[in-house]
Amino acid sequence: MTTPALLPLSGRRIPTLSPGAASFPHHRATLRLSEKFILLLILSAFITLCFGAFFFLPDNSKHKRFDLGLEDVLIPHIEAPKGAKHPGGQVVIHGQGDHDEHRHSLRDKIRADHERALQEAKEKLRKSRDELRAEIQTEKSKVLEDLKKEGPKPLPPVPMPKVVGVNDGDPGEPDIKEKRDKIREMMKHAWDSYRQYGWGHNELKPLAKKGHSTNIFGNSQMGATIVDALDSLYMMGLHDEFKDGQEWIEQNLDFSVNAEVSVFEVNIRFIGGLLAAYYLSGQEVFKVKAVQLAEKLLPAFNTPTGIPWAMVNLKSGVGRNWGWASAGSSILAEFGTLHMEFVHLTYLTGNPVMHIRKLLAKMDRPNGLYPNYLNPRTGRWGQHHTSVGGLGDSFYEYLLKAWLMSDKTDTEARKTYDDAIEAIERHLIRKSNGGLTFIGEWKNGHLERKMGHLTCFAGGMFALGADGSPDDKAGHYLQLGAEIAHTCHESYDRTVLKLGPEAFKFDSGLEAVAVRQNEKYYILRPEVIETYWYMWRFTHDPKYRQWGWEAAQAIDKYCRVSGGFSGVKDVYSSNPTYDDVQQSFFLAETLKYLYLLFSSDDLMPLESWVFNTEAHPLPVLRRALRPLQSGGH
Ligand code: DMJ
Repeated sequence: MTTPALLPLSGRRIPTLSPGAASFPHHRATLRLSEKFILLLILSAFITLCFGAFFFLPDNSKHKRFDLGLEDVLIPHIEAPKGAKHPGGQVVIHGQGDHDEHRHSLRDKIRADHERALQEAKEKLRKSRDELRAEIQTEKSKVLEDLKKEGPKPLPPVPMPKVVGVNDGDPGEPDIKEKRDKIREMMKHAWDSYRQYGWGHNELKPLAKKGHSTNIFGNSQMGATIVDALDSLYMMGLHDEFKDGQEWIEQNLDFSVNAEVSVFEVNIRFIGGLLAAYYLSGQEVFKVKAVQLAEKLLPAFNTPTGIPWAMVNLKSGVGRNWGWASAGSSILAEFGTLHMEFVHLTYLTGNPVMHIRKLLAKMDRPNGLYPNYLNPRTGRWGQHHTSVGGLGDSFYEYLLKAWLMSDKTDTEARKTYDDAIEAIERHLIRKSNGGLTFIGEWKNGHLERKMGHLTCFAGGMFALGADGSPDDKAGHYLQLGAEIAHTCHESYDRTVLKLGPEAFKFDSGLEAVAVRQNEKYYILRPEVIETYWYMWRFTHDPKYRQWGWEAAQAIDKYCRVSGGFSGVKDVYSSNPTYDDVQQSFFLAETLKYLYLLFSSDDLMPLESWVFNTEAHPLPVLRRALRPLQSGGH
């Protein structure tokens, strides 16, 4: 036999076909049959090899886009070419010479990668399943060992911002404390269920009792729920659970995975979650992991404008946009929701990382509004659709919070926020016939009288931005926040389950109710409760605690199952079906805001902490801490 390499392919039957067996004197016919069998085996092995090799090839679908003339924006930002450093940071715009050079070296790299992959495939196919398994195990342990040996990359020593009010928050009154304990118990149920059935997966399927992952994290298993939940666990005093999560992160969280992830989601959940866990606990590992991950996201910024791609492959660094986005655009709420986390990364590492706001400031805006879509290649707006809900929301939120986080020194951010909100009030905010204030959506010159659950966060944002608003309009913005909170509460109160629908209308006699079946679901979202909490902090009106408690009870009654908490498909049905997903933001945001609502104000005081859009608290960077930085970022 000249094909020992193919032996494992035929598995356990092969030993009877050893060379010795083939030279047995008796039965020529049997021998011929064996020969035929061997030939057949070789042939089938060869076909399997080719077929297998095909799957081992690196995904070149994105690279093919070179042929469409988009090479300048598809070159992974692995190393910046000499002299091409963007004045504001690491975002690089290539010249034509650099394009060609990059194009050729990238092609060579792809070719070499393909050859290497083919070779690896061939070698892999020679091995038995057990051998492969053992090999994978050895490789895994080696990587871990190396990581341990290398130790974390040393980061420059920077003064730790003053961390205040991260524990306790005992509300004093026994009935409020009881409610807070109930929220803590719900957190424990959500965490324990994930721990038991979905550990290491991104999310949990609480009915199927197994792990769950969505396309925002590619096909990875990066433990999104663990990272997202850490700071909530810490604040709630669930320290054993926190330790458990920390241990998993230390041992398993690895970002060199071949997964195409959403830059926005990874930033707000992972980088935000890791940074918050670092500031709360002081454990270096979280800071190191946050910085490692940010490095993996940087290739997404390699576009002619510096506006990042929506998605990036963590391993190859190749980026692209969502197929559904208008004219190949990046999304306002996605590229506009990186600032807070990256300012902190800048602070911790000393490397400036991005400049997006500058580009936006130069652009014309229809009616002073920011459209949701912006093409990262041309720097032009896509479809003129403006929303304070999905696709736009956290862009506005981060302008305000950038100002707060900078100890109110980033006045450019504050001014941009004020101007944007003024335009939003003029064109998007209306009162319904029944007297409910709502925020509609602007689509090509027409106001759609529909508001999303996501938009409800704006009540809290208006209240948070009241102090410092121009022309002494603080009272006005606090009032606006209260009106939005009221409208969103109505959207809950007008359902059977007392849980809010995904979107609700103010049209043709409808007041804060969903019409279409695909707008009637509730997926454990936090925005309404988030607004209750901010309104509570600024007014101490007990109705906000009352409304928060109504929501908590409804969640416990209709979304709780033995394997965790699930979203429901129709909040107007007394017998709803489950969507079987326990979203990671349920632990990061919904339960955290509820817990804070029933805590005293000295837990996470808003003078010292700014919550990112996934409810991960980041400390205010006091002026005194930034001697080398001037004014805004
Ligand atoms: C969260 O991931 C964040 O709040 C984000 O800004 C928008 N939506 C979800 C929760 O609804």
